[in-house]
Amino acid sequence: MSDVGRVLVIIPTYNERENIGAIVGRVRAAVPDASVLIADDNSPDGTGKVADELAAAAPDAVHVLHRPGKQGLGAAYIAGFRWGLERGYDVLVEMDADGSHQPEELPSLLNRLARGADLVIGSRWVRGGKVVNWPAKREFLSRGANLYTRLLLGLPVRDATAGFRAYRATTLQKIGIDEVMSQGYCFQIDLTLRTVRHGLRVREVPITFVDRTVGASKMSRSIMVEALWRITFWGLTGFPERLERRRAARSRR
Ligand SMILES: Nc1nc2c(ncn2[C@@H]2O[C@H](COP(=O)(O)OP(=O)(O)OP(=O)(O)O)[C@@H](O)[C@H]2O)c(=O)[nH]1
Ligand SMILES: [Mg+2]
Repeated sequence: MSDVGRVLVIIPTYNERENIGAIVGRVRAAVPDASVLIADDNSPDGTGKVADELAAAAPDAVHVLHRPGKQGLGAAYIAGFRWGLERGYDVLVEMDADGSHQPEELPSLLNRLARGADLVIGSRWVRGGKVVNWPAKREFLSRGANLYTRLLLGLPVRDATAGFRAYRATTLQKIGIDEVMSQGYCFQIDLTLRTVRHGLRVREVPITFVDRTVGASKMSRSIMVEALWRITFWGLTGFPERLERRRAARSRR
């Protein structure tokens, strides 16, 4: 595998007791040199305790960030990013705990980063990308959210809501994670938009996304409502800038 420096794989958890052990084992097998940080929001099912046991068994490789309560995916990732940046990691990876993102595909993301990118997204909606066992309703929602995002924000990305990603530390430092307000899944779009607006390179690699078999989804109406109003807001406030960019590009031709 190409060398990208020290890698931290951040796994946010809320009630993933039955998933966390297997996923951490698979990450360690797939990328033995990487460290893992489990960011748990005081899960009522005791995920935090299982995470502590995993960390005790591999203190150099597995770490746990205990947070006081459920504050959303975005907040968990921001805390995880800060933890990793403070400790000098070069690459910060986002990955779900439920097995939807396959750790065996991590080397593909890291290799793409090494070949020249500031953010690599594991994408369901580029050529070669797949979803397995996903209910039609979820696929419709994901494709719809991406279409709406592309229309309003003009992002050159097929899967802007994807949560399997590798960021260079320098990318997170440049885009300013302290100002991010997004709490739910629109956090992913928020950071993609910031990365693109900073002129940094976003690249997608195809992944096979597998629906969770164990545990419950945290997708909710409030997460969808937040995404809808934030995307609309970013689209409307960013519109003058997009027009200006297009005009500048036309006059260069
Ligand atoms: N720490 C923390 N983790 C969360 C929170 N919400 C979701 N997660 C985790 O984020 C990851 C993605 O959440 P999922 O429930 O799998 O969301 P999803 O993939 O859209 O839903 P499914 O397709 O049904 O699995 C999982 O590892 C969750 O445990 C939260 O508020 N705090
Ligand atoms: Mg999931």
